[in-house]
Amino acid sequence: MKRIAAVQDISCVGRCSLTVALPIISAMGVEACPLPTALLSSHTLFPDPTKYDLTDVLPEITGHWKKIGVTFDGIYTGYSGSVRQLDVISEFIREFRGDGFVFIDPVMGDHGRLYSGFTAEYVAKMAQFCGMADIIVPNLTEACLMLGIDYIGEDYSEGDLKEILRGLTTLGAAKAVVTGVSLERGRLGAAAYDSGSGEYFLCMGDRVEGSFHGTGDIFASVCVGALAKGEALRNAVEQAVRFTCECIKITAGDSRDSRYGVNFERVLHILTE
Ligand code: PXL
Repeated sequence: MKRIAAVQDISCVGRCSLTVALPIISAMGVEACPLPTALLSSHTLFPDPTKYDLTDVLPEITGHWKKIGVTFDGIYTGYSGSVRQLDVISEFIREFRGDGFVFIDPVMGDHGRLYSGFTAEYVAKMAQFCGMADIIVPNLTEACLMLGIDYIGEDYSEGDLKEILRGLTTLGAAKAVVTGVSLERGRLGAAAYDSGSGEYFLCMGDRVEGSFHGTGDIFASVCVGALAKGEALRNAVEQAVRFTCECIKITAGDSRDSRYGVNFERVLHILTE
């Protein structure tokens, strides 16, 4: 059985980061070991969450992992809180990557804006950190931030996307996937580029109007599970787009507070089939 490390926070309320990564990757038949970077009472779209930073605990955990000789087929990083923490995670990656893949979701913002608490210094550090990855999966906001270009909004061409993807691979990761892209009304998905093979593709699903928090983490988790199982990038992205769309569809009819995330539990069975 394949084993991956999932390096991100635990937000106790508001499905995102480890509370979606662990069940999704497990459902796909891949062992998921959490390396928790922080413990929050909720994610940061709720007001005033409590937060325990776990940066100084990480070397204790990974030091023990070294002693017991655990290895990983992949390392998946998501939301982090600080520049210093990215240095500690970089050290973990250097020590544990072996022959496995490194998958970085540079979680920092959405809808053209940084999440609360993130700075320009963090953006620059994340762009550098992405150089350690084999695959990066920013949304359009994060892609523009890391490339130092203005947010391109909603009105762009396929040529613009290809230019962004090419730019992203110059940060150092051979493969880049940009999420949350739309080239026609009613369709939303991801665009991907592999600088090694030159392969470029788009993968789209039906767009449902509304705001669906945590879907970037769901997309990334399915990609990681599929890649760990040896799927090609195109298959991994197709599976991730399909599953994310199903999560949105099953949630869209609810009268709900979107900050609680999507009802992925109700469609998790798709991944086990
Ligand atoms: O879904 C990304 C995410 C993860 N973790 C925390 C967050 C967010 C986005 O707001 O606040 C703590």
